Order: sequence, then structure tokens, then C-alpha cells
Amino acid sequence: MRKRLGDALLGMLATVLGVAAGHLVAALTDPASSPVLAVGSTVIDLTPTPLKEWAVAHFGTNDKPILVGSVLAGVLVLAGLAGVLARRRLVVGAGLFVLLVTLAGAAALSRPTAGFDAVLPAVAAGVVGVAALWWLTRSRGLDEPDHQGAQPAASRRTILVSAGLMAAAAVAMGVAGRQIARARGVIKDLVLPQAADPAPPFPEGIEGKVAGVSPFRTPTKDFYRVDTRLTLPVIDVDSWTLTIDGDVQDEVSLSFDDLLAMPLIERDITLTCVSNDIGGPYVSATRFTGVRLTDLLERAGVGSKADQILSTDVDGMTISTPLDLATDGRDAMIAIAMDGEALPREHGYPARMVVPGLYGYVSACKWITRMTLTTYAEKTAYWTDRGWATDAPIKLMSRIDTPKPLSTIQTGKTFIGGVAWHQHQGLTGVQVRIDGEEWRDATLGADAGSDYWRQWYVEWDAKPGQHMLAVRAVAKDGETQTAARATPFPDGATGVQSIVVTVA
Ligand SMILES: Nc1nc2c(c(=O)[nH]1)N[C@H]1C(S)=C(S)[C@@H](COP(=O)(O)O)O[C@H]1N2
Ligand SMILES: [Mo]
Repeated sequence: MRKRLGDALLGMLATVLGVAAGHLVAALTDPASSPVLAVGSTVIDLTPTPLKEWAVAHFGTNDKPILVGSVLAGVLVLAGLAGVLARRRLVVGAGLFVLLVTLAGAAALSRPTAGFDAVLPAVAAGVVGVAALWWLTRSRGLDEPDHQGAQPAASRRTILVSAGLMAAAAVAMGVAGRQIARARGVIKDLVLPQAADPAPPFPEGIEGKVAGVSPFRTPTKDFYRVDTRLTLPVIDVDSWTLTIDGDVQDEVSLSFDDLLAMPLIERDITLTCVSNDIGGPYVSATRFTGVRLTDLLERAGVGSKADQILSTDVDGMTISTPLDLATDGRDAMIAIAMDGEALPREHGYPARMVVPGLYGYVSACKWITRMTLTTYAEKTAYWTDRGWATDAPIKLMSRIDTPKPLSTIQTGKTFIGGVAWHQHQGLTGVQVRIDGEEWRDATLGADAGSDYWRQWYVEWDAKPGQHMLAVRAVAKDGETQTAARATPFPDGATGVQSIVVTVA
């Protein structure tokens, strides 16, 4: 039994060494082709929508570490098995290992924009892993039936030393890979030209008065992030281009400098994810700077057939946007900056689309490289292929930021506060209900335009006991936020948030 455990551990060690070698090669070529990540990404793409929704709902933004961790755990179990098998017959153990890296290589190759070099990390993992397995197994001595008594071929000491060296090499390669990926991911400083069409002065929020309310402008480091990626793309802004093709008079390709040379607009916009459930965190607001989408489309000259813009990112991920909505006069843009700084890598560096009023999955392609004018009949995009709605305006919604659900607060004067949004369509009021009382009007914070959220608060003289607090927004057209519950799938959640707090 102890021997088997030793075999399994050596199998795992060989695997970790192989995976580390693959990771290092990937850092030098394309970080996304690293074996475990490539398998993870394939799992994401193959996961049925309901399961994905469940994962997002239960794990939030931890869903990805949990996924990568599970893939890694699965690989280690198989690696242990390979270690045990290898001692009986080396080819069987090595065969299992080769099968694993073949899967990883196939996963890497199946990524939409993968070239042949995507398979290199898996090959490196295979060669290093099998060599390590062979060395360790041979050192311990083969355990074949005709190999009676199977004495270890090398001393215990030699095995321990080589195992130690391999573990150290694995750590060194892992660290080196990380440093290289980091160094390659550094983004160039952006000297943002003065916007030709600047935003008006930004009004002050209520967060200074009502503690716990979301700041009126979200600090970029706190801006929610939702995408399918396990690693951030490495993009060289000097060779990056944005191509407009499909149903156009002239196909055009613009460099980043071409974009900077065009008139820039600056707008305050609130982004929201369709997966945001009632009271959820996937909504943030900031000032975006970019080139008006219609200015770009004019350069290419849109034909008469197109009804959608199919955006493609640097890795072939696709997002479809209804052409009529994107060009109806709203401030749709290809953004290059948020809150006055270059887009961070997490949010689409060097450029992304932003269309006020539509959920991010049909409007906000990050790391964009191509806009294809086409029809929904001809081409479909990543999420719409998975059953999400093609046309998805952001629904009227409000959220309580303070007090927190199930918290205990002190008796006496306090604030109930939060944010509400109905991008592009606008809202005129927010109402709060305490226990069974009448809905009362909240005080609204400043108005930064209908594409932006509103902060709100009510003063409350809290009496001891348990209380139920609910919030709803009122749209510009007079409609109140519906209490009817709908799940985020397929076109955004509805319902009213209500929370319970204890006053003591
Ligand atoms: N290339 C790419 N763009 C993408 C996504 C993605 O997975 N890949 N996710 C979209 C979704 S679902 C949302 S809600 C927004 C989120 O943008 P943020 O992460 O900057 O907040 O980006 C959109 N753009
Ligand atoms: Mo989203």
C-alpha cells in the first residue's frame, strides 16, 4: 500500500513537472494554450447554459478558480494512477499520460484563433512529463511479474534527490512562466488626447453622506468583470488593428493611432451584465472615452442587408449587437479609456465596444479586433448560440446597498440607500417600503444622464426588532419596477429586492 502511494506521488510529481513546462512554453507563446487552462476553457464553452448559470449564481467570480482547481484535481488523480500503472508497465502509465496531454493539445488547438503553435505547450508537457515518469519509475525499479522481488534500481536517496530537484524545477518554471506572462502583459501608457466632445462636469455623489452606498463613479479596480477567459490576452497595441468588414462598401482596418486621431467622445455610462440577479454585483458605472461607433461605420459605409454587428475579439470570441439600436443616436462607441486611463487588460485593452442601454453580452465586446456587418440569419454569436436573447435592453432595476441583508444595525436614525438603473430609457423615482407600510419616495442623488445609474436614499428612524426593506424604481414612462420574478436567463432578471435586517 505504501509502495502504491509512493508510485502515485511520483506520477503526480512527473505530471506537475510536465504541466509546469507546458505553462512556461505557453507564457512565451500564448498564455491561453497552457494545458490546464486550455482544457478549462473548453469545459467553459461546452458547459450547458443552465449549469453555467448555476455556477455563476453559487460561486460568483470564484467560478473560474474553482473550475481550474477541479481540472487540476482531476488531472492529479489520473496522474497518480499513471504513476501506479507505470511501475507495472511503463508504457501503460506513459500511455495514460500521453492521452491526457493529447486531450490538452486538442483543447488548445480547438480555440477559435489557435495556430499550430497552440499545441507546443502540450507537447512540452508530454515530453517532460513522460521523461520524468520514466526516470522516476526506472529509479524505483520496475514491478513486472518476471521481475521477482523488484529491488529498487537506485538508492532511496537518489530517488528522493531527483524528486526534490524535479519539484524545485517545477516551481521555478511556474514562477518564470508567471513573470514572463506578467512582463508581456504590461500595457503602454496612454496619453489621452482632449476629447472633441467632452462629458459635462461630473456631479458629486451621495456616498459622502450615506455610508455604504456604491460610489457614484465606480473605481476601476472595483469595476465588475464578466467574461469567459481564464487568462488575459497579451496584445501588442502597435500591431493591433480594428477591422470593419462584411456588408460594407470599403473594408477598413484601423490601427490604435488611427483611433486616437479620430474625434473622441467622453460619456458617463453604466454597464450591466445580463447574469446580474436581483441585488447582484454585476453593474458598475464610469466615464468612457472613445470613438463614436457611427463615425467608424461611416468610414466603411454600411450596406443595406446588415442587421447586426458581429464583434470578434482577439481570440475569436463573438458578440452580436443589433445594428439599428447601436446606430439610433445613442452614445455607442469603441472605447479606449475608462475613468481617464487606458482600459485595463481586464476590461478590454486596448479597445472595446460600449453601447448604453444593452446588457454587456450583446454590446460590450472587449479586446475587440473586428466588426462584421452581417445578418442574424447568416451568423450567430457565442451567447446567442447558447440560448440567450439576441436583443436585450437593460431592465429597470434597483438595489439596496445599505444596510446589508441579514445585518444587525443600531436603533435610531439611519439611512437606507443604494442605486437604481434603467439605462437609456431613464428613471424618475425610487421607492422604498419598510415592513408592510406604504411605498415611500426616496431622495435621488445627482443625475448624470439616462445612460447612468442614480443613487438614492431614505432616512429611517429604526426601531428595535426585525424589519423587511424593499426597493423598486419608477421608469420615465411611469411604469414601476415589476415584482414578478424572472431569472437572468434568457434576457435579464426582474423582481423586487427585499431584505431582512435586525435593529438592536
Ligand atoms: N471578448 C469578450 N468581451 C466580452 C465578454 C467576453 O466574455 N469576452 N463578456 C461580456 C459580458 S457578458 C459583459 S457583462 C461585459 C462585462 O464587461 P466588464 O468585464 O468590463 O465589466 O463584457 C462583455 N464583453
Ligand atoms: Mo454579461
